[in-house]
Amino acid sequence: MADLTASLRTADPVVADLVDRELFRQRDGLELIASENFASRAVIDAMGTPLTNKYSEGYPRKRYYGGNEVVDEVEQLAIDRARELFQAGHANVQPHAGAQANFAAFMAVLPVGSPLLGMSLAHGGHLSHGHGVNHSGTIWRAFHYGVDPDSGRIDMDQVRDLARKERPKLIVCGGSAYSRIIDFKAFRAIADEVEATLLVDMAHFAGLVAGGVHPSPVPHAQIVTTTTHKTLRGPRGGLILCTAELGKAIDKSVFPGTQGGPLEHVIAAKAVAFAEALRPDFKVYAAQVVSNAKRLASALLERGFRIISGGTDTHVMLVDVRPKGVTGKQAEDLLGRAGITVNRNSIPNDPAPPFVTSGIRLGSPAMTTRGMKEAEMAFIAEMIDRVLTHPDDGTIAAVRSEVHDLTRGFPLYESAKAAMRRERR
Ligand code: DSN
Repeated sequence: MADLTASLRTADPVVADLVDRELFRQRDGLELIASENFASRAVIDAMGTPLTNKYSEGYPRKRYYGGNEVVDEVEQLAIDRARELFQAGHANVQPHAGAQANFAAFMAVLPVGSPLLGMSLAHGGHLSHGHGVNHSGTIWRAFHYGVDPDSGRIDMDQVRDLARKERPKLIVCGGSAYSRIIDFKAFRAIADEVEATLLVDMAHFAGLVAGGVHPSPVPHAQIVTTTTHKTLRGPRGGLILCTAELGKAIDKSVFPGTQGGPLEHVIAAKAVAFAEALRPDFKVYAAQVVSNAKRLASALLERGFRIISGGTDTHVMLVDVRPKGVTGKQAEDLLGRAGITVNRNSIPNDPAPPFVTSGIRLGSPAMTTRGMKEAEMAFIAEMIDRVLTHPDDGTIAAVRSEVHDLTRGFPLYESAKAAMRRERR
């Protein structure tokens, strides 16, 4: 970063150079990966602090090492802010990531070997919701629901039928490539009918909930898990919210159940991010994320792409690229050469294998953080269309140069003045 500590440059110029190159890559490209964002400088600063030096197994005022009086205050602050932000009965801020949050939460309420119902990864769910290659799919007996082939929306009849037949002890909703608002109330009614616990994984849309532009799952689910780095725009990490009654079981499951020493430097950064999300300007950001995603989706539809479910209610969309005669992998590679970063993604009932796929997943959180609005979204759709319709070297080079010009107008981790000075050099 502009003032990347002099000590790193002196002590390890190789790592310093790699950090510079990654910063340049982030600055000079269009980041459309729906699960990525740009944390504030304050969040990044909080992570690079001596809090990393401290062992603090346990919880505030109940630690297994001495010297935790300051760290206790850091972690309690993060807990209090998370609870305030999401109006939750209990918060555990220690999970290292979303998959760890899910695993600890499952272990807290789901006896080994018992049935679990989640959304199929192939229809937009998540690996950690009982997929066969994840331990969640071998420790528990997982069943999966998907989306209706016509509407592209979760098939609630299938959820209800599977729940009645398999009697899961835990029902999970939320995923990584589903663009519509989930009916949490309907999920809770099904969970209650079969005496299951409801867990909502809001990793993707947590920032939209925090910003008040998406319904909150907290009043409906006994447990809500999330990452803190996607739409929520904090440090890379996880968080579990739950009812006050489940708090003890969740805490025990995180530590000592599944994790060791918490990353208190990251927890400090989570506290910073929660405070940022509590500010009124975060509401403006969250609303713009959704408006931008809607504009990007409509501009792609106008250009002949197919969007699963016909659009988006959130920050993410799943785009079928077959109308342009390319696979998801080809689209990812071609767009990458033009400086547009996306990920290939299976679409529901995809005939192509997961490494190839027929789709790409796009999201608006990162570009919205850089200050882009609807007009830029329409331009991005046009550039995507040009690259995929005419995937020749000339078109890719022309779009690469347009991406460079566009990103220059939206400085990242530097002031507009500093960006101009850098450009002139
Ligand atoms: N890797 C995350 C995503 O991209 O959605 C989910 O784990």
